[in-house]
Amino acid sequence: MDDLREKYLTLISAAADEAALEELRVQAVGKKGEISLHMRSLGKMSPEERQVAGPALNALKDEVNSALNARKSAMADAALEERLKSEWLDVTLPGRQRPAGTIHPISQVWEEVTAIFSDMGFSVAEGPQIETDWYNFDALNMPGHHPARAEMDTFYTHRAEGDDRPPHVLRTHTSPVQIRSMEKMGAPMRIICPGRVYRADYDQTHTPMFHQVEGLALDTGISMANLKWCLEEFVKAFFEVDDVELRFRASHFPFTEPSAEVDIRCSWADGQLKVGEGDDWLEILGSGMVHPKVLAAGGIDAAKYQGFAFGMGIDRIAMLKYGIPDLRAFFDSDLRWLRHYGFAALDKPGLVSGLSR
Ligand code: 2NL
Repeated sequence: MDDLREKYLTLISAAADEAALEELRVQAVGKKGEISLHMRSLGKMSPEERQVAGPALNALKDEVNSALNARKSAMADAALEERLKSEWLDVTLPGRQRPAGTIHPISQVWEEVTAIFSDMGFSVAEGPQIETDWYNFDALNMPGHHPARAEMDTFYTHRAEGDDRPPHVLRTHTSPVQIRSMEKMGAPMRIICPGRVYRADYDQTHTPMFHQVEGLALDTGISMANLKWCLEEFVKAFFEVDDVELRFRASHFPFTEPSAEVDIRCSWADGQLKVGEGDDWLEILGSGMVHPKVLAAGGIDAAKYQGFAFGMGIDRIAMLKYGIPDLRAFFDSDLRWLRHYGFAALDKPGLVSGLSR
């Protein structure tokens, strides 16, 4: 009996895995196992022999069973230990760097607007942000005494003492680019001028630097009808709607005659703008037929050519399209803010080369 005990305890402690343990269990205490066979032979013993062998065999069976169980749970512990070791996580390692840069909503809208007008045959013109007062004002039918000139909150540069020439200005609109383009390209032409403009104003709906896109189409026989079609196509494409109603309200700009402000039909439900439906009107831009004096200032023969022009705030239409409530957020914002409005991180590694990897 001691031999049997010695044999199985040794085999159990040497078993390599659970399968080997199971084999040993069958071999020792299974129905036809060695210990079970011994137990069956108890019946053939004398009562005296049985009284000694019976309890001894039972004790042996119990001992083998508990050795099997102990070995089994030791194996499970070891396996768990092994797994914990292999799945160990070093929480002190630096995080994996992911691209943090995003396309700014204003840049995105700038590109969207450019793409839409490109499809209609407009090319893009750019020009200086520091302008002469001629290009920014006089050429646009805003002579020195013009009230609109005073209302523009213009930033002026300083001249040296004794230099009496008029100071340069930070352009208050992108219109000077259009005057420069008329001089350079002449008619016919179709351009849009997106760019930064500057006015000394700061509140929830004004920042001292903002973005404007103006458009200009010059040709023989251009009319307000061409303007209307063009703007309708733009609004449908930009706000991604199949149809939209435009409302032209008579207005006044020094550089256009007649002039019209353009509203689009919309609804505001729960602060959510829907374009093309509802009973509200939303002002999105100013427009008109180019004033003959402005054509002349750009060197265009006003007797032969007409043109329409329009101007709108990129920041403003970005706020409308993406539901951004405060203009100042554009210039005082972080990545969480950008992500909140759905501007995803760039996936082009080349564009984030400024970040450490
Ligand atoms: C507005 C209104 C407008 C223009 C801009 C323009 C430029 C030239 C000649 C004639 Cl060179 N017009 N630009 C015309 C009408 C309106 O902007 O509310 N902008 C945010």
